[in-house]
Amino acid sequence: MRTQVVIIGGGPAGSLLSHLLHREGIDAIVLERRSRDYVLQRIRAGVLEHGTIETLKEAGLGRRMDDVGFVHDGTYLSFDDEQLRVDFKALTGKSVMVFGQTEVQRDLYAALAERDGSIVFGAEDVALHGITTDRPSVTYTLDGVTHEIACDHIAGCDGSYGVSRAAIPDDVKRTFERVYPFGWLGVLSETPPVRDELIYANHERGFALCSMRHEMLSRYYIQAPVDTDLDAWSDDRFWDELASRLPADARGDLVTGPTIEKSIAPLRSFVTEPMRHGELYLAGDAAHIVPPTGAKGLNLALGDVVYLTRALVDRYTNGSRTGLDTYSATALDRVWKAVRFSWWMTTVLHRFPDLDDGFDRRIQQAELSYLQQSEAARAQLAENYVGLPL
Ligand code: FAS
Ligand code: PHB
Repeated sequence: MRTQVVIIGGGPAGSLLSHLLHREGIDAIVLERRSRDYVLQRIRAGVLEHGTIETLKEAGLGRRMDDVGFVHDGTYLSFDDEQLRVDFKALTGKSVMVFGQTEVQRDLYAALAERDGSIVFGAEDVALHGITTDRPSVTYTLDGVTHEIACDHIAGCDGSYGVSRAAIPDDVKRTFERVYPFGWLGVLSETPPVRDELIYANHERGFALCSMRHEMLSRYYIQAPVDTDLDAWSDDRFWDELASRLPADARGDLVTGPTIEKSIAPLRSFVTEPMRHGELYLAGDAAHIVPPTGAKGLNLALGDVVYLTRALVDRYTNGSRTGLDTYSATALDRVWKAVRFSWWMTTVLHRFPDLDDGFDRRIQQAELSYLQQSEAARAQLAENYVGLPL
C-alpha cells in the first residue's frame, strides 16, 4: 500500500492533521494504537486559544464548538483572599473558548469517519522504516496481520509515550526537561461552575483551579503530591481542600456534589529538538509537554499541525521543500514561548514547599502585585493565554 503521508497517532494532533491534509487533496492515513472509544474517554484539556478556534472554524469543525462552547473574555487569579481579573478581550481583542478536548476529538473523528480508511484503530507494533531515505515506510499489525505502507513523509503524532520520538537517534536529538515537585488532583462533577470564568488560585495550602465543561459539569484541580493515593481522597475531603484554597466569595458559591472522575496528573516541561529527522516530522506531545497551568498542551499540538500542514501543502502544491526544511525551527520558536509561559504560570501560582524559604513566596506576591498594578503585566499574561499568532 502507498500514501503520501502516514500519521502515527490519532489523538487531536494526528486527526486534525489528517483532516487538514484531506481538505488540501493530500492523501494520508492515521494509525492509532487504541480504540476510538478509548481515545474519547480520556479527560484532558478544556481551553481552546484563539488560533485553535480559528483553525477549527476554517476547517469546518466549528459548529458544535460555537453551539455549546463557552466564550471566555477573561480569567480570575486569586492570591489567598485577594483576586484580580485579567480581561483578555480588553487587552488583546481576543477571547478563548471552553470546549473540552474530548469534544474536539469527537468532532475530528466524525470528520474522519466520513472518509473510509482514513484511520486505523487498534494498529499495533507500529514501526518506522527508512526515515532518512526518499522511500520511508511504516509497518503495523492489525488482527495479527502485518501491513506496510510506503509514503513520502511520516508525521509522528503519537504523544509523549509513542514510537516516533524514539526513531530519532540519541546522537541527533536533544531533550530538555523540568519536572515539577507536585501534580494536579482533578475531578469532574455534575455541578454548576463556581463562577462564569476560570479561577487560578495561589494559596498558602497550594494551587487550585476552577474550570468547567458546561453549565452543569465542572472541572476542578488542586495541587497535590504526585504520589497521591486517590483512595485517600474522598469527595468530602476534596471539596473541603478546594474550598479552603479559594477566595471567600468563591468559597461561598461553591456547589459540591459527587465526583464522576478523579485523577492525578504529574506536571513537567519537556521539549525535543529537532522536531524533524529525515522524512519524520514530530507534532504535539510527541515533541513537547507543558504543565497544564497555561492551558497550552492541546493548543500547542494543534499549532504544530497548522505549521506542518502549510509545509506539506507547499511541498505538494508548489514543489517547494522550504516549509518542510524550516518546520522544526518554526514550530520550536512558538513551542518555547508556550513552554516559557506555562513554566511562568506554574512557578507563580504553585507552592514549592521544598524550596520555599520565604523568598519564592515574596516573589509570587510581587508578581501578583505587579499584575494588579500594571496593565502591561496583565497584557503580557493575556497575550500568551489567548495564544501567540500562528
Ligand atoms: P495525544 O497523547 O493526545 O495523542 C497521541 C495518540 O497516539 C494517542 O491516541 C495514543 O493512543 C496514540 N499512540 C501512542 N503511541 C502509539 C503507537 N505506538 N502507535 C499508534 N498510536 C500511538 N492540555 C491542556 O491544554 N490542558 C489540560 O488541562 C491538559 N490536561 C491533561 C491531562 C492529562 C492527564 C494529560 C495526559 C494531558 C493533558 N493535557 C492538557 C495535554 C493534552 O491535552 C495534550 O497536549 C494533547 O492530548 C496532545 O495531543 P497529541 O499530540 O495528539 O497527543
Ligand atoms: C481544564 O478545564 O481542564 C483546564 C483549564 C485550564 C487549564 C488547565 C485545565 O489551565
